[in-house]
Formats: sequence, structure tokens, C-alpha cells
Amino acid sequence: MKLIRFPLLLSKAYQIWKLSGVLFLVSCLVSSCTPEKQETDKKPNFVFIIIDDQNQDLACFGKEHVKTPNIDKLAAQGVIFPNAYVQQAVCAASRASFLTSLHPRATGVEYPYSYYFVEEVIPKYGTIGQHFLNNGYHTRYFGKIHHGYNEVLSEPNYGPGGTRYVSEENIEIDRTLGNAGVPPYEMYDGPDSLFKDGKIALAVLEALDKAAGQEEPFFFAVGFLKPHLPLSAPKKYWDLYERDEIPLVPNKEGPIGSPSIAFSRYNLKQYKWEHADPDRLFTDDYARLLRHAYFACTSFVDAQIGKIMERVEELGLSENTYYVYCSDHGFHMGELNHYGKTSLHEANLKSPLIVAHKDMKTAGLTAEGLVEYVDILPTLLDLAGIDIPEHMEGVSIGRLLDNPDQSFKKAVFSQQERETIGRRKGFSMRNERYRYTEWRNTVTGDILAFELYDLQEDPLETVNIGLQEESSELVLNLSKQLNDGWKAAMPDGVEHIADNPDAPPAYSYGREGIPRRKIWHEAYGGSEEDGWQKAGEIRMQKEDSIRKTL
Ligand SMILES: [Ca+2]
Repeated sequence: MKLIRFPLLLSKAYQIWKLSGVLFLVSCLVSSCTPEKQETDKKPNFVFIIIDDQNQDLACFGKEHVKTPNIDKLAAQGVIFPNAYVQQAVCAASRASFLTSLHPRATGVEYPYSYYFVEEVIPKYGTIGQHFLNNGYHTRYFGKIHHGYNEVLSEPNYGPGGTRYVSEENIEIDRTLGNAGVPPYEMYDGPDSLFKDGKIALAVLEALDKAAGQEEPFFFAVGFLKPHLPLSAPKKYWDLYERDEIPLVPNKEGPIGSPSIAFSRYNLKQYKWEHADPDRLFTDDYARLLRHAYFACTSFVDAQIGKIMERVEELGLSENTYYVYCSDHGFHMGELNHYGKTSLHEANLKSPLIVAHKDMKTAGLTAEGLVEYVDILPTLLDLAGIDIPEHMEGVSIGRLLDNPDQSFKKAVFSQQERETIGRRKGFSMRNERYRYTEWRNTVTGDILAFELYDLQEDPLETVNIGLQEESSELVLNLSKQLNDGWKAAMPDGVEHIADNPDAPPAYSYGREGIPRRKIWHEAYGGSEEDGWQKAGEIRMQKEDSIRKTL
């Protein structure tokens, strides 16, 4: 494959312009050079907030039992997207997808990142940070943006370091017993700054102070870590809730008729839960404890976002700053007898999305249209007045910001691997009414199982109606829509010309990928020394022979 290197030189050219003062001259030539005009012509700043494992349990998304005053304030200044869907409900795959505006089929990332993504896709297409950097933005990442991958932008990324628990007791148990000994939650009576997300917020405040005095606009991507497990938050955020008043989910049983492949409850193998039997429900008391912990983490992060909003306001930056609030995917907190991710259900794939700006005419409105997370990056570029590259598979949702009361995509698409080296995968499509999922053997192409939920009649996905006789024609139609793919589901008037190659099977990247690479070589032969491209060739040869004998 021929590599086209991303034009990083642009950023260097920009630096030279800036140093020589030419940039100022250029801006005077294109504007009328009046102070007012200069002010309005300045590119907007961005605070792009990415939460880890935050589902739509937020007051502004209708879950009023969750205390999120700052996110609610943001939502009141912007547009809420309650039907925004991630392309895969796991950190690495989702982040790789929305940070490049490519569906997982093209990124080739499952978990963690893949060598193909790092060594082919990123150099060829660039990431969100590189796009802003190359268009004159002071660009920084804080906390978790990528998964297990680092890129140096205007300054090195800020990472808070430290341990996943705060109390000395839990740190010691974690050190000696690991997951088997530590609970999946922690309440600690200490200041926010003892926790990683508190540290991330402080780093952002410091950077905002600095950015306020700079000529160039800024793009800050801020990746908060909670409510990812373990659910550790300062006591004061736990104290916002009365545990007895915390509602349980209305769909705590698994869906009737769903295949076993639909869930991987691997989270139950991590941490010391009430029990680790995936078929047994937690007691209501324990479920309430977990939900309490999750909401405490959500409120803790909400407070950190509040600090950032307050500082942006104090520095006089509000008039020219966009906020985008999202998560890398949703999270089951008891829905369908699941506490975790990696399923192809609404609680996982539906993720929060808010786009806000102080002067938005549509402030406080809700856009009900179907939106994909691959649409986020084109939207940000659109708002910044930067051309959207043709390879991007998303569409700017700018039209929904102007007029939220219109439909958007005809369907949204997601996928999920269900085996360490990705030979069984689920492919899921949600249209206005239905969610339809096919679980396939990707080597033979056989459909192993399918799920169908009527979201109009059964929004909580309690019954898989796929196997019911009266569903047979519907299944055929939905299967066709799933297989027609994302290009056939564009909003009216949009034709998509991106034509990105399918990625090779994911050969996992970095230290975190070692166990998966080991399983790969056990299955196909070869060794790590061969390199990822050779490993891919060996695998495809083996799989071709399987296809021939079947
Ligand atoms: Ca995540």
C-alpha cells in the first residue's frame, strides 16, 4: 500500500508566519483590520471534552436523579443529541474511530490500537489533533484522548500519573492481590486534586490562563477518566445522593431470546464484586451501591467541567469558545443484567453528545436525528471553518445545530468483536425504529446469531424478536439495510465519496497488545519478529485455506 504522508509541514509553515508577523499582515488583508472585525474573524476556540465510559445517565438527558448541574448548564447553552451512537462500545476502537472519522472497518482497531492504525492510518489521514494543529491552532491533549498511544502536538500531552485507587488501604490491596481483592468502587474523603480527574482539571485551568494571552486560537481535548471502573470519587460527591432513593433500571433481566454471544461480561472477572456469576442478578442493594458509585463519579467529573467553564468565563473567552461534550461509549449499569461495555445494545452504543456555544440561537434545544460519532470530527472542522477532507466517513451535524428539528441519518452502524483475534464479530444497525444485529464468523461469513429489537414497542430491548416467525420478512429487509452500510444511510441531499480500504485483521499494538499477539501466533504461526504485515499475510493464507475446505 502506498503511503501518503500527512502534511505536517503546514504547521511548521504556520509557526514561521507567526514569528515573522506575516500572519498578522495576512489577517489584516483579509479583514478590514478594524478591531471589531478582527475579533469576529478570529477562529473559535474548542474545549472538546471526552469522558470515559459515561452513558446517558445525566440530568439533561432526562435522568433527573443524577446531579450534573454543570453539564446541564452546558446543555442549556447548546444542542443535545440523544440519538448519537458510537461505532464500537469499547475505548480503543471507539476513540480510533471518532478521532479520525473512520468506521472501525477502516481503522482496523479492536482492542487495544492496531499496528495498521498507528503505522498506516494515522500517518495517512491524521488525527483530530493534527488537523487542528495544521490549521493554526494551539493544540493540546489532557488526560485520556487516545487509548495507549501518544502524539505530541503543540505541547506534550498532560497525563496525571498516579494510581487507580486513592485510599492507602485499596492501593495496598491492589498492589498485593490485584483485581481479585479490590472492590469496583471507592469513596474517599479528600480533595478533588488527590484524584486524577481533579489533576486534569487543574492542568486545563493553567493552560487556559496561558492560552488567553496568545494570538492563536486553541483546541483543547480534555479526556476525563471517570466513571470508568473502578468507581472512585471523593466522598462529597457520594454525599449528593441518598442511596435508598437511587432508582434501579426497569430492564434488569437479560433480553428474552438473545443469543449468548450478545454479551461478554468480562468486567465481572475484574474486581471483587458481590459475585462473579454472569447469569445471576446482583441483589437490589448491591445494584444501588454500584449505581450510587457511578453517579458519584459522574457528579465528580461534572464539577471538574464546571471549573473549566468558570475559568473560560472569567478569562473572557466564552464568546468565542465551543464546547463539545461526549463519552467514548455508553455503559450498562444494570440494564439487561449487564455492568459493562462491548455489547451491541442501546445502553452501550447510545452515548451523550452536546455541542454548545454561548451565542447559539438554538440553545437548549434537542436534535432527535440519528447521528454517528464519526460525525463529530467533521462537525468540529466545519465550526472552525476548516475544509473537511474527503476521506472522512462522517458528516458535519452543523445543519442540526442550525435547525435541530429535522431528521439526519437513515441508520447508524456499530460493531463488536467477540473473540480475542476477531473471528466472530457482531455488526449492528439502528434505524428510526429497529436495532438489528448479525453475529458472524468473519472467516466463513456464516451468520451465527442475530438480534432484532423493536425500539418503538420495546425501547428497553427486553425481547429479541428476530426468531419470531412474523419477523422473517423484516429480518431480510433489515439485513439488506445493514449490509448496504453507512454510505446508503446518508442524510437527504448528502452523497458520500469516501472510499477507504478495509483494514486487515487487527494485530494489536504496543505492550497492552502482547497477550493478543501471542494468541494470534498460537493460532496462525509466525512470531512477533516477523512484523505485523507478515503476520497478517500468514493469517490470511491460513484463513483462505479454511474457506476452501468448508
Ligand atoms: Ca471507555
